[in-house]
Amino acid sequence: MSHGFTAWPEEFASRYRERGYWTGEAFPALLDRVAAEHGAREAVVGTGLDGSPLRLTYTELRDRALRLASALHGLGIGAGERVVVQCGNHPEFAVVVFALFRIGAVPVFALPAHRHAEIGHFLAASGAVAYLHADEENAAAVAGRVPHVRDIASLAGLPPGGPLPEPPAASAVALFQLSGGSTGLPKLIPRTHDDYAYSVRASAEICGLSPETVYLCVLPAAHNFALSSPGILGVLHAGGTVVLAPDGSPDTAFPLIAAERVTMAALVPPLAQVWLRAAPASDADLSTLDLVQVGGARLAPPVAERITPGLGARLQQVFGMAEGLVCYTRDEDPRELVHTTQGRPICDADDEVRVVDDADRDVPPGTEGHLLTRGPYTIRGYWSPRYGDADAHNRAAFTADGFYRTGDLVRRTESGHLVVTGRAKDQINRGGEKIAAAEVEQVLLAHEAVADAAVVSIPDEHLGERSCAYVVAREAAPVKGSALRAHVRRAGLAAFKIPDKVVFVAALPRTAVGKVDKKALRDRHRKDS
Ligand code: J2J
Repeated sequence: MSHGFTAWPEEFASRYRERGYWTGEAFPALLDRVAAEHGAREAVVGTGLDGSPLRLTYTELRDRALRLASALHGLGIGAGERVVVQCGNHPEFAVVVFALFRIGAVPVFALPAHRHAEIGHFLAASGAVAYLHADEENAAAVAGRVPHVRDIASLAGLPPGGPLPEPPAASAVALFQLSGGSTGLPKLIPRTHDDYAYSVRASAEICGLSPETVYLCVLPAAHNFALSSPGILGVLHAGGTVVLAPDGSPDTAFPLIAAERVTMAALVPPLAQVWLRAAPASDADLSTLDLVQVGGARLAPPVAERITPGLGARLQQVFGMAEGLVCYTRDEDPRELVHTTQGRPICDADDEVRVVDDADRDVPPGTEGHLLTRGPYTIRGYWSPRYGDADAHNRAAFTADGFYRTGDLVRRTESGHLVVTGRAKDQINRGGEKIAAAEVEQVLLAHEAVADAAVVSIPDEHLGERSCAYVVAREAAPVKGSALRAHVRRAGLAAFKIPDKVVFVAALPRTAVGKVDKKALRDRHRKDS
Protein backbone atom coordinates (compact mmCIF):
# COMPACT_ATOMS: atom_id res chain seq x y z
CA MET A 1 0.00 0.00 0.00
CA SER A 2 2.82 2.36 0.80
CA HIS A 3 4.11 2.10 -2.74
CA GLY A 4 2.50 4.76 -4.84
CA PHE A 5 2.16 6.93 -1.75
CA THR A 6 4.37 10.00 -1.53
CA ALA A 7 5.24 10.39 2.15
CA TRP A 8 6.18 13.67 3.81
CA PRO A 9 9.96 13.94 4.20
CA GLU A 10 11.02 12.80 7.68
CA GLU A 11 12.02 16.32 8.68
CA PHE A 12 8.42 17.46 8.15
CA ALA A 13 6.79 14.33 9.57
CA SER A 14 8.73 14.62 12.80
CA ARG A 15 7.89 18.30 13.11
CA TYR A 16 4.19 17.59 12.56
CA ARG A 17 4.33 14.93 15.29
CA GLU A 18 6.30 17.09 17.72
CA ARG A 19 3.90 19.94 17.31
CA GLY A 20 0.96 17.71 18.08
CA TYR A 21 -0.75 17.79 14.68
CA TRP A 22 -0.22 14.08 14.12
CA THR A 23 -1.24 12.37 17.31
CA GLY A 24 -1.01 8.74 16.25
CA GLU A 25 -4.74 8.25 16.82
CA ALA A 26 -6.31 6.47 13.84
CA PHE A 27 -10.06 6.72 13.14
CA PRO A 28 -11.00 3.41 14.83
CA ALA A 29 -9.51 4.70 18.10
CA LEU A 30 -11.31 8.02 17.60
CA LEU A 31 -14.63 6.18 17.37
CA ASP A 32 -13.81 4.09 20.46
CA ARG A 33 -12.97 7.25 22.35
CA VAL A 34 -16.17 9.11 21.48
CA ALA A 35 -18.29 5.98 21.99
CA ALA A 36 -16.83 5.63 25.49
CA GLU A 37 -17.49 9.27 26.26
CA HIS A 38 -20.82 9.89 24.53
CA GLY A 39 -22.18 6.35 24.10
CA ALA A 40 -25.86 7.11 24.65
CA ARG A 41 -25.94 10.32 22.63
CA GLU A 42 -27.17 10.30 19.05
CA ALA A 43 -24.35 10.21 16.54
CA VAL A 44 -26.02 9.88 13.13
CA VAL A 45 -29.64 10.43 12.23
CA GLY A 46 -31.43 10.17 8.91
CA THR A 47 -33.28 7.87 6.56
CA GLY A 48 -31.91 4.36 6.43
CA LEU A 49 -31.27 2.55 3.18
CA ASP A 50 -34.59 0.72 3.62
CA GLY A 51 -36.39 4.06 3.59
CA SER A 52 -37.31 4.14 7.26
CA PRO A 53 -35.97 6.57 9.86
CA LEU A 54 -32.69 5.48 11.41
CA ARG A 55 -31.10 6.99 14.52
CA LEU A 56 -27.83 5.57 15.83
CA THR A 57 -26.23 6.43 19.15
CA TYR A 58 -22.46 6.45 19.41
CA THR A 59 -22.56 2.98 20.96
CA GLU A 60 -24.78 1.69 18.17
CA LEU A 61 -22.63 3.26 15.47
CA ARG A 62 -19.53 1.66 16.93
CA ASP A 63 -21.18 -1.74 17.41
CA ARG A 64 -22.58 -1.80 13.90
CA ALA A 65 -19.24 -0.70 12.46
CA LEU A 66 -17.42 -3.47 14.35
CA ARG A 67 -19.93 -6.09 13.23
CA LEU A 68 -19.63 -4.99 9.62
CA ALA A 69 -15.85 -4.82 9.93
CA SER A 70 -15.84 -8.47 10.95
CA ALA A 71 -18.14 -9.43 8.08
CA LEU A 72 -16.04 -7.58 5.50
CA HIS A 73 -12.93 -9.15 6.96
CA GLY A 74 -14.68 -12.51 6.54
CA LEU A 75 -15.15 -11.75 2.85
CA GLY A 76 -11.39 -11.52 2.62
CA ILE A 77 -11.12 -7.74 2.48
CA GLY A 78 -7.91 -6.82 4.25
CA ALA A 79 -5.70 -4.00 5.37
CA GLY A 80 -4.53 -1.66 2.63
CA GLU A 81 -7.08 -2.90 0.12
CA ARG A 82 -9.15 -0.31 -1.66
CA VAL A 83 -12.95 -0.33 -1.63
CA VAL A 84 -14.95 2.07 -3.77
CA VAL A 85 -17.87 3.33 -1.67
CA GLN A 86 -20.83 5.05 -3.29
CA CYS A 87 -23.54 5.85 -0.80
CA GLY A 88 -25.94 8.74 -0.50
CA ASN A 89 -26.62 10.61 2.72
CA HIS A 90 -27.77 7.72 4.92
CA PRO A 91 -26.64 6.79 8.44
CA GLU A 92 -25.24 3.56 6.97
CA PHE A 93 -22.59 5.67 5.23
CA ALA A 94 -20.91 6.27 8.59
CA VAL A 95 -21.21 2.58 9.50
CA VAL A 96 -19.50 1.46 6.29
CA VAL A 97 -16.74 4.03 6.53
CA PHE A 98 -15.86 3.17 10.14
CA ALA A 99 -16.07 -0.56 9.37
CA LEU A 100 -13.54 -0.14 6.55
CA PHE A 101 -11.33 2.05 8.74
CA ARG A 102 -11.34 -0.64 11.44
CA ILE A 103 -9.94 -3.36 9.16
CA GLY A 104 -7.50 -0.95 7.54
CA ALA A 105 -9.30 -1.19 4.19
CA VAL A 106 -9.27 2.12 2.35
CA PRO A 107 -12.51 3.68 1.11
CA VAL A 108 -12.37 5.45 -2.24
CA PHE A 109 -15.07 8.09 -1.99
CA ALA A 110 -17.22 8.19 -5.10
CA LEU A 111 -20.06 10.71 -5.17
CA PRO A 112 -23.67 9.65 -5.72
CA ALA A 113 -23.65 11.54 -9.03
CA HIS A 114 -20.84 9.40 -10.46
CA ARG A 115 -21.87 6.93 -13.12
CA HIS A 116 -20.48 3.75 -14.58
CA ALA A 117 -17.56 5.18 -16.55
CA GLU A 118 -16.34 7.04 -13.46
CA ILE A 119 -16.90 4.10 -11.10
CA GLY A 120 -15.07 1.84 -13.56
CA HIS A 121 -12.19 4.29 -13.58
CA PHE A 122 -12.03 4.51 -9.76
CA LEU A 123 -12.04 0.71 -9.50
CA ALA A 124 -9.28 0.31 -12.07
CA ALA A 125 -7.17 3.23 -10.92
CA SER A 126 -7.27 2.22 -7.26
CA GLY A 127 -7.00 -1.51 -7.95
CA ALA A 128 -10.04 -1.91 -5.70
CA VAL A 129 -11.21 -5.30 -4.43
CA ALA A 130 -14.79 -4.17 -3.86
CA TYR A 131 -17.49 -1.75 -4.92
CA LEU A 132 -20.03 -1.05 -2.18
CA HIS A 133 -23.04 0.85 -3.43
CA ALA A 134 -26.44 2.01 -2.27
CA ASP A 135 -27.95 2.15 -5.73
CA GLU A 136 -28.03 -0.59 -8.37
CA GLU A 137 -27.55 1.84 -11.23
CA ASN A 138 -23.84 1.29 -11.84
CA ALA A 139 -23.52 -2.19 -10.40
CA ALA A 140 -24.35 -4.16 -13.53
CA ALA A 141 -21.92 -2.17 -15.65
CA VAL A 142 -18.96 -2.95 -13.38
CA ALA A 143 -19.94 -6.48 -12.30
CA GLY A 144 -17.12 -8.91 -12.95
CA ARG A 145 -14.48 -6.20 -12.96
CA VAL A 146 -13.91 -6.43 -9.25
CA PRO A 147 -14.19 -9.38 -6.81
CA HIS A 148 -16.98 -7.96 -4.68
CA VAL A 149 -19.89 -5.83 -5.86
CA ARG A 150 -22.34 -5.44 -2.98
CA ASP A 151 -25.37 -3.45 -2.12
CA ILE A 152 -24.66 -1.79 1.24
CA ALA A 153 -28.17 -2.63 2.50
CA SER A 154 -27.37 -6.32 1.99
CA LEU A 155 -24.21 -6.23 4.11
CA ALA A 156 -26.14 -6.47 7.38
CA GLY A 157 -27.02 -10.05 6.37
CA LEU A 158 -23.38 -11.16 6.10
CA PRO A 159 -22.12 -13.60 8.72
CA PRO A 160 -19.48 -12.40 11.17
CA GLY A 161 -15.98 -13.04 9.91
CA GLY A 162 -14.20 -13.95 13.12
CA PRO A 163 -11.83 -11.88 15.21
CA LEU A 164 -10.77 -8.53 13.90
CA PRO A 165 -7.21 -7.81 12.80
CA GLU A 166 -5.10 -5.16 14.49
CA PRO A 167 -6.40 -1.69 13.68
CA PRO A 168 -4.32 0.30 11.16
CA ALA A 169 -1.42 2.54 12.13
CA ALA A 170 -2.23 6.24 12.11
CA SER A 171 0.50 6.79 9.53
CA ALA A 172 -1.33 4.52 7.06
CA VAL A 173 -3.50 5.81 4.23
CA ALA A 174 -7.04 5.98 5.65
CA LEU A 175 -9.02 7.00 2.59
CA PHE A 176 -8.91 8.27 -0.94
CA GLN A 177 -10.62 11.47 -1.93
CA LEU A 178 -10.99 12.26 -5.64
CA SER A 179 -9.51 15.33 -7.24
CA GLY A 180 -11.77 17.72 -9.10
CA GLY A 181 -9.25 17.16 -11.85
CA SER A 182 -7.96 19.36 -14.59
CA THR A 183 -6.05 16.93 -16.78
CA GLY A 184 -8.45 14.20 -17.73
CA LEU A 185 -9.68 11.59 -15.28
CA PRO A 186 -9.99 12.31 -11.54
CA LYS A 187 -6.84 11.52 -9.56
CA LEU A 188 -6.75 9.60 -6.28
CA ILE A 189 -5.84 11.63 -3.21
CA PRO A 190 -4.37 9.51 -0.42
CA ARG A 191 -5.10 10.88 3.06
CA THR A 192 -3.57 9.29 6.14
CA HIS A 193 -5.35 8.87 9.47
CA ASP A 194 -2.84 11.25 11.05
CA ASP A 195 -3.21 14.06 8.55
CA TYR A 196 -6.96 13.81 7.99
CA ALA A 197 -7.72 13.51 11.71
CA TYR A 198 -5.65 16.63 12.33
CA SER A 199 -7.61 18.65 9.79
CA VAL A 200 -10.84 17.33 11.30
CA ARG A 201 -9.90 18.10 14.93
CA ALA A 202 -8.50 21.52 14.15
CA SER A 203 -11.57 22.36 12.03
CA ALA A 204 -13.89 21.26 14.83
CA GLU A 205 -12.07 23.58 17.19
CA ILE A 206 -12.10 26.55 14.81
CA CYS A 207 -15.85 26.05 14.31
CA GLY A 208 -16.51 25.70 18.05
CA LEU A 209 -18.11 22.25 17.79
CA SER A 210 -19.34 20.58 20.98
CA PRO A 211 -21.66 17.73 22.00
CA GLU A 212 -24.49 20.26 21.54
CA THR A 213 -23.71 20.66 17.82
CA VAL A 214 -26.38 19.34 15.47
CA TYR A 215 -24.94 19.37 11.96
CA LEU A 216 -27.16 19.14 8.92
CA CYS A 217 -25.36 17.36 6.11
CA VAL A 218 -26.96 18.34 2.81
CA LEU A 219 -23.89 18.14 0.58
CA PRO A 220 -22.78 14.65 -0.48
CA ALA A 221 -21.46 13.00 2.69
CA ALA A 222 -18.38 11.66 0.92
CA HIS A 223 -17.24 15.06 -0.33
CA ASN A 224 -14.24 16.44 1.54
CA PHE A 225 -16.16 19.53 2.71
CA ALA A 226 -19.05 17.53 4.19
CA LEU A 227 -16.80 14.81 5.56
CA SER A 228 -13.99 16.80 7.12
CA SER A 229 -14.37 20.58 7.22
CA PRO A 230 -15.29 19.85 10.02
CA GLY A 231 -18.22 17.94 8.61
CA ILE A 232 -19.37 14.49 9.67
CA LEU A 233 -16.04 13.42 11.13
CA GLY A 234 -15.56 16.71 12.99
CA VAL A 235 -19.01 16.51 14.54
CA LEU A 236 -18.46 12.89 15.58
CA HIS A 237 -15.07 13.82 17.04
CA ALA A 238 -16.84 16.48 19.13
CA GLY A 239 -19.65 14.20 20.30
CA GLY A 240 -22.36 16.08 18.39
CA THR A 241 -25.11 14.78 16.13
CA VAL A 242 -25.02 14.49 12.33
CA VAL A 243 -28.36 14.78 10.56
CA LEU A 244 -28.08 13.39 7.04
CA ALA A 245 -30.44 15.01 4.56
CA PRO A 246 -31.13 13.37 1.20
CA ASP A 247 -30.85 16.76 -0.53
CA GLY A 248 -30.44 20.43 0.27
CA SER A 249 -33.71 21.83 -1.01
CA PRO A 250 -35.56 24.03 1.49
CA ASP A 251 -38.52 21.63 1.34
CA THR A 252 -36.28 18.89 2.71
CA ALA A 253 -33.80 20.85 4.78
CA PHE A 254 -35.98 23.41 6.58
CA PRO A 255 -38.34 20.89 8.26
CA LEU A 256 -35.26 18.90 9.30
CA ILE A 257 -33.70 22.00 10.84
CA ALA A 258 -36.87 22.57 12.83
CA ALA A 259 -37.42 18.95 13.86
CA GLU A 260 -33.83 18.17 14.80
CA ARG A 261 -32.99 21.61 16.16
CA VAL A 262 -30.07 21.89 13.78
CA THR A 263 -27.34 24.33 14.83
CA MET A 264 -25.04 24.22 11.81
CA ALA A 265 -25.07 23.52 8.08
CA ALA A 266 -22.56 23.54 5.23
CA LEU A 267 -23.66 24.86 1.85
CA VAL A 268 -22.32 25.66 -1.60
CA PRO A 269 -23.09 29.21 -2.80
CA PRO A 270 -26.02 28.34 -5.13
CA LEU A 271 -27.72 26.48 -2.30
CA ALA A 272 -27.16 29.40 0.06
CA GLN A 273 -28.99 31.59 -2.45
CA VAL A 274 -31.86 29.12 -2.69
CA TRP A 275 -32.15 29.07 1.11
CA LEU A 276 -32.09 32.89 1.22
CA ARG A 277 -34.94 33.06 -1.27
CA ALA A 278 -37.00 30.43 0.54
CA ALA A 279 -36.48 31.47 4.16
CA PRO A 280 -38.86 34.47 4.33
CA ALA A 281 -41.82 32.42 3.11
CA SER A 282 -41.07 29.35 5.19
CA ASP A 283 -42.95 28.67 8.39
CA ALA A 284 -40.28 26.21 9.59
CA ASP A 285 -38.54 27.26 12.79
CA LEU A 286 -34.94 27.98 11.77
CA SER A 287 -34.08 29.75 15.01
CA THR A 288 -31.66 27.08 16.25
CA LEU A 289 -29.43 27.56 13.21
CA ASP A 290 -26.33 29.31 14.50
CA LEU A 291 -23.60 28.77 11.89
CA VAL A 292 -23.84 28.51 8.11
CA GLN A 293 -20.66 27.53 6.32
CA VAL A 294 -20.43 28.40 2.64
CA GLY A 295 -17.67 27.06 0.42
CA GLY A 296 -16.70 24.99 -2.59
CA ALA A 297 -17.08 27.89 -5.02
CA ARG A 298 -16.92 31.64 -5.01
CA LEU A 299 -19.45 33.39 -2.76
CA ALA A 300 -20.25 36.86 -4.05
CA PRO A 301 -19.87 39.49 -1.28
CA PRO A 302 -23.44 40.83 -1.71
CA VAL A 303 -24.79 37.32 -1.11
CA ALA A 304 -22.42 36.87 1.83
CA GLU A 305 -23.84 40.00 3.45
CA ARG A 306 -27.36 38.62 3.27
CA ILE A 307 -26.66 35.32 5.05
CA THR A 308 -26.88 36.52 8.64
CA PRO A 309 -29.94 38.75 8.24
CA GLY A 310 -31.65 36.22 5.95
CA LEU A 311 -31.00 32.98 7.81
CA GLY A 312 -30.40 34.26 11.33
CA ALA A 313 -27.04 32.53 11.55
CA ARG A 314 -23.38 33.43 11.54
CA LEU A 315 -21.59 33.04 8.20
CA GLN A 316 -18.31 31.24 7.81
CA GLN A 317 -16.59 31.10 4.42
CA VAL A 318 -14.68 27.91 3.72
CA PHE A 319 -12.12 27.55 0.97
CA GLY A 320 -10.79 24.03 0.85
CA MET A 321 -9.62 21.27 -1.40
CA ALA A 322 -9.61 17.49 -1.17
CA GLU A 323 -5.81 17.59 -1.57
CA GLY A 324 -5.53 19.28 1.81
CA LEU A 325 -5.43 23.00 2.63
CA VAL A 326 -8.62 24.36 4.18
CA CYS A 327 -9.18 28.04 5.03
CA TYR A 328 -11.89 29.41 7.29
CA THR A 329 -13.04 32.85 8.24
CA ARG A 330 -13.01 33.07 12.02
CA ASP A 331 -15.47 34.33 14.61
CA GLU A 332 -13.09 37.08 15.64
CA ASP A 333 -12.65 38.33 12.06
CA PRO A 334 -14.13 41.74 11.25
CA ARG A 335 -17.39 41.36 9.34
CA GLU A 336 -15.83 42.91 6.25
CA LEU A 337 -13.30 40.06 6.04
CA VAL A 338 -16.00 37.42 6.58
CA HIS A 339 -17.94 38.88 3.65
CA THR A 340 -15.10 39.46 1.23
CA THR A 341 -12.44 36.80 1.89
CA GLN A 342 -12.31 33.03 1.92
CA GLY A 343 -10.56 32.93 5.28
CA ARG A 344 -7.12 31.86 6.37
CA PRO A 345 -5.54 28.43 6.71
CA ILE A 346 -6.24 26.05 9.60
CA CYS A 347 -2.67 25.86 10.83
CA ASP A 348 -1.10 29.25 11.55
CA ALA A 349 2.39 27.92 12.07
CA ASP A 350 2.71 25.19 9.46
CA ASP A 351 0.28 25.67 6.60
CA GLU A 352 2.83 27.23 4.29
CA VAL A 353 1.24 29.39 1.64
CA ARG A 354 2.97 30.99 -1.30
CA VAL A 355 1.42 33.30 -3.85
CA VAL A 356 3.58 33.32 -6.97
CA ASP A 357 3.76 34.55 -10.55
CA ASP A 358 4.05 32.35 -13.64
CA ALA A 359 7.75 31.83 -12.92
CA ASP A 360 7.15 30.75 -9.30
CA ARG A 361 8.44 34.05 -7.89
CA ASP A 362 6.60 35.32 -4.81
CA VAL A 363 4.38 38.30 -5.51
CA PRO A 364 3.84 41.14 -2.99
CA PRO A 365 0.84 40.97 -0.60
CA GLY A 366 -2.34 42.13 -2.28
CA THR A 367 -1.23 41.01 -5.74
CA GLU A 368 -2.96 38.18 -7.57
CA GLY A 369 -0.91 35.03 -8.08
CA HIS A 370 -0.93 31.25 -8.11
CA LEU A 371 -1.58 29.63 -4.74
CA LEU A 372 0.99 27.02 -3.69
CA THR A 373 0.78 25.24 -0.36
CA ARG A 374 2.28 22.53 1.79
CA GLY A 375 1.57 21.57 5.36
CA PRO A 376 0.55 18.93 7.89
CA TYR A 377 -2.56 17.80 6.00
CA THR A 378 -1.75 18.61 2.37
CA ILE A 379 -0.66 15.67 0.23
CA ARG A 380 2.79 15.47 -1.31
CA GLY A 381 1.59 13.51 -4.34
CA TYR A 382 -1.40 11.85 -5.95
CA TRP A 383 -1.50 8.10 -5.55
CA SER A 384 0.24 6.60 -8.49
CA PRO A 385 0.74 2.88 -9.12
CA ARG A 386 -2.13 2.35 -11.52
CA TYR A 387 -1.95 5.64 -13.31
CA GLY A 388 0.34 5.52 -16.26
CA ASP A 389 0.77 9.26 -16.08
CA ALA A 390 0.63 9.92 -12.32
CA ASP A 391 4.34 10.45 -11.85
CA ALA A 392 4.42 12.94 -14.69
CA HIS A 393 1.27 14.50 -13.31
CA ASN A 394 2.83 14.74 -9.84
CA ARG A 395 5.86 16.50 -11.28
CA ALA A 396 3.52 19.10 -12.74
CA ALA A 397 1.17 19.35 -9.75
CA PHE A 398 3.86 19.75 -7.05
CA THR A 399 6.99 21.85 -6.86
CA ALA A 400 10.34 20.14 -6.32
CA ASP A 401 10.16 21.12 -2.65
CA GLY A 402 6.72 19.63 -2.17
CA PHE A 403 4.30 22.54 -2.55
CA TYR A 404 0.97 21.57 -4.10
CA ARG A 405 0.03 23.75 -7.06
CA THR A 406 -3.64 24.36 -6.28
CA GLY A 407 -4.46 25.87 -9.66
CA ASP A 408 -6.27 28.66 -7.85
CA LEU A 409 -5.47 32.34 -8.31
CA VAL A 410 -5.61 34.23 -5.06
CA ARG A 411 -4.75 37.51 -3.42
CA ARG A 412 -3.48 37.57 0.16
CA THR A 413 -4.57 40.40 2.44
CA GLU A 414 -2.32 41.97 5.08
CA SER A 415 -4.19 39.92 7.67
CA GLY A 416 -3.23 36.69 5.90
CA HIS A 417 -6.70 36.05 4.54
CA LEU A 418 -7.01 34.67 1.03
CA VAL A 419 -9.35 35.97 -1.63
CA VAL A 420 -9.93 33.53 -4.48
CA THR A 421 -9.75 35.69 -7.59
CA GLY A 422 -9.69 33.12 -10.37
CA ARG A 423 -8.40 29.80 -11.58
CA ALA A 424 -5.45 28.76 -13.69
CA LYS A 425 -6.48 25.09 -13.88
CA ASP A 426 -8.56 23.86 -16.77
CA GLN A 427 -11.63 23.17 -14.71
CA ILE A 428 -15.22 24.33 -14.51
CA ASN A 429 -16.63 24.93 -11.01
CA ARG A 430 -20.34 24.36 -11.56
CA GLY A 431 -21.79 25.54 -8.27
CA GLY A 432 -19.17 23.59 -6.33
CA GLU A 433 -19.18 20.54 -8.61
CA LYS A 434 -15.85 20.33 -10.40
CA ILE A 435 -15.54 19.39 -14.06
CA ALA A 436 -12.18 18.66 -15.64
CA ALA A 437 -12.53 20.13 -19.11
CA ALA A 438 -10.20 17.50 -20.58
CA GLU A 439 -12.33 14.60 -19.34
CA VAL A 440 -15.39 15.87 -21.18
CA GLU A 441 -13.36 16.89 -24.25
CA GLN A 442 -12.02 13.34 -24.57
CA VAL A 443 -15.55 11.94 -24.55
CA LEU A 444 -16.71 14.49 -27.12
CA LEU A 445 -13.73 13.74 -29.37
CA ALA A 446 -14.71 10.07 -29.37
CA HIS A 447 -17.93 10.98 -31.20
CA GLU A 448 -17.67 10.32 -34.93
CA ALA A 449 -19.06 13.72 -35.88
CA VAL A 450 -16.60 15.69 -33.75
CA ALA A 451 -13.32 16.91 -35.22
CA ASP A 452 -12.29 19.10 -32.29
CA ALA A 453 -13.76 20.21 -28.97
CA ALA A 454 -13.00 22.54 -26.08
CA VAL A 455 -15.02 22.86 -22.89
CA VAL A 456 -14.94 26.17 -21.02
CA SER A 457 -16.81 27.84 -18.18
CA ILE A 458 -19.47 30.42 -18.90
CA PRO A 459 -21.01 32.68 -16.26
CA ASP A 460 -24.32 31.62 -14.76
CA GLU A 461 -26.52 33.65 -12.48
CA HIS A 462 -27.50 30.69 -10.29
CA LEU A 463 -24.56 28.30 -10.42
CA GLY A 464 -21.78 30.86 -10.79
CA GLU A 465 -20.45 28.90 -13.76
CA ARG A 466 -21.83 26.45 -16.28
CA SER A 467 -20.04 24.50 -18.98
CA CYS A 468 -20.02 25.25 -22.67
CA ALA A 469 -18.56 22.93 -25.30
CA TYR A 470 -17.17 24.59 -28.42
CA VAL A 471 -17.23 21.93 -31.12
CA VAL A 472 -15.79 21.70 -34.62
CA ALA A 473 -17.96 19.21 -36.50
CA ARG A 474 -16.68 16.91 -39.21
CA GLU A 475 -18.30 18.14 -42.36
CA ALA A 476 -19.40 14.75 -43.49
CA ALA A 477 -21.39 14.08 -40.35
CA PRO A 478 -23.84 16.79 -39.31
CA VAL A 479 -24.74 16.56 -35.65
CA LYS A 480 -26.87 18.44 -33.17
CA GLY A 481 -25.84 19.75 -29.76
CA SER A 482 -28.52 17.63 -28.14
CA ALA A 483 -27.01 14.51 -29.72
CA LEU A 484 -23.61 15.36 -28.29
CA ARG A 485 -25.07 15.91 -24.84
CA ALA A 486 -26.81 12.53 -25.12
CA HIS A 487 -23.47 11.04 -26.18
CA VAL A 488 -21.81 12.30 -22.98
CA ARG A 489 -24.67 10.88 -20.93
CA ARG A 490 -24.37 7.50 -22.69
CA ALA A 491 -20.64 7.49 -22.07
CA GLY A 492 -21.44 7.09 -18.36
CA LEU A 493 -20.33 10.40 -16.88
CA ALA A 494 -22.05 12.23 -14.01
CA ALA A 495 -24.92 14.41 -15.21
CA PHE A 496 -23.20 17.58 -13.98
CA LYS A 497 -20.44 16.98 -16.56
CA ILE A 498 -22.83 17.06 -19.53
CA PRO A 499 -22.14 20.36 -21.30
CA ASP A 500 -24.89 22.86 -20.49
CA LYS A 501 -24.43 24.41 -23.88
CA VAL A 502 -22.92 23.29 -27.19
CA VAL A 503 -21.72 25.85 -29.73
CA PHE A 504 -20.48 24.82 -33.19
CA VAL A 505 -17.56 26.74 -34.61
CA ALA A 506 -15.50 26.46 -37.80
CA ALA A 507 -12.23 26.24 -35.89
CA LEU A 508 -10.97 26.62 -32.33
CA PRO A 509 -8.82 29.66 -31.59
CA ARG A 510 -5.21 28.70 -30.87
CA THR A 511 -2.45 30.37 -28.88
CA ALA A 512 0.98 31.08 -30.38
CA VAL A 513 2.17 27.66 -29.18
CA GLY A 514 -0.80 25.90 -30.73
CA LYS A 515 -2.85 25.23 -27.58
CA VAL A 516 -6.58 25.91 -27.62
CA ASP A 517 -7.06 29.49 -26.47
CA LYS A 518 -9.76 29.06 -23.83
CA LYS A 519 -9.60 32.66 -22.74
CA ALA A 520 -10.50 33.68 -26.30
CA LEU A 521 -13.44 31.27 -26.19
CA ARG A 522 -14.68 32.71 -22.89
CA ASP A 523 -14.30 36.25 -24.28
CA ARG A 524 -16.17 35.20 -27.38
CA HIS A 525 -19.01 33.82 -25.29
CA ARG A 526 -19.19 37.09 -23.37
CA LYS A 527 -19.44 39.05 -26.65
CA ASP A 528 -22.02 36.68 -28.17
CA SER A 529 -24.36 36.74 -25.17
C1 J2J B 1 -13.78 29.80 -4.30
N1 J2J B 1 -13.37 28.60 -4.77
C2 J2J B 1 -13.41 27.56 -3.92
C3 J2J B 1 -14.29 28.98 -2.14
C4 J2J B 1 -13.27 25.63 -2.92
C5 J2J B 1 -13.96 22.58 2.18
C6 J2J B 1 -14.58 23.41 1.27
C7 J2J B 1 -14.51 23.16 -0.08
C8 J2J B 1 -13.82 22.05 -0.57
C9 J2J B 1 -13.79 21.80 -2.03
C10 J2J B 1 -13.19 21.20 0.34
C11 J2J B 1 -13.86 27.69 -2.59
N2 J2J B 1 -14.23 29.99 -3.04
N3 J2J B 1 -14.75 29.20 -0.90
O1 J2J B 1 -12.50 20.12 -0.05
O2 J2J B 1 -12.66 20.62 2.58
C12 J2J B 1 -12.56 25.67 -5.33
C13 J2J B 1 -11.06 25.94 -5.53
C14 J2J B 1 -10.43 24.69 -4.94
C15 J2J B 1 -11.42 23.63 -5.37
C16 J2J B 1 -11.36 22.36 -4.53
C17 J2J B 1 -13.27 21.46 1.73
N4 J2J B 1 -13.76 26.48 -2.00
N5 J2J B 1 -13.07 26.26 -4.08
O3 J2J B 1 -14.46 22.47 -2.80
O4 J2J B 1 -11.60 19.37 -3.91
O5 J2J B 1 -10.84 26.00 -6.92
O6 J2J B 1 -12.92 20.82 -2.44
O7 J2J B 1 -9.14 24.44 -5.45
O8 J2J B 1 -14.05 19.76 -4.43
O9 J2J B 1 -12.69 24.26 -5.24
O10 J2J B 1 -12.43 21.54 -4.84
P1 J2J B 1 -12.75 20.27 -3.94
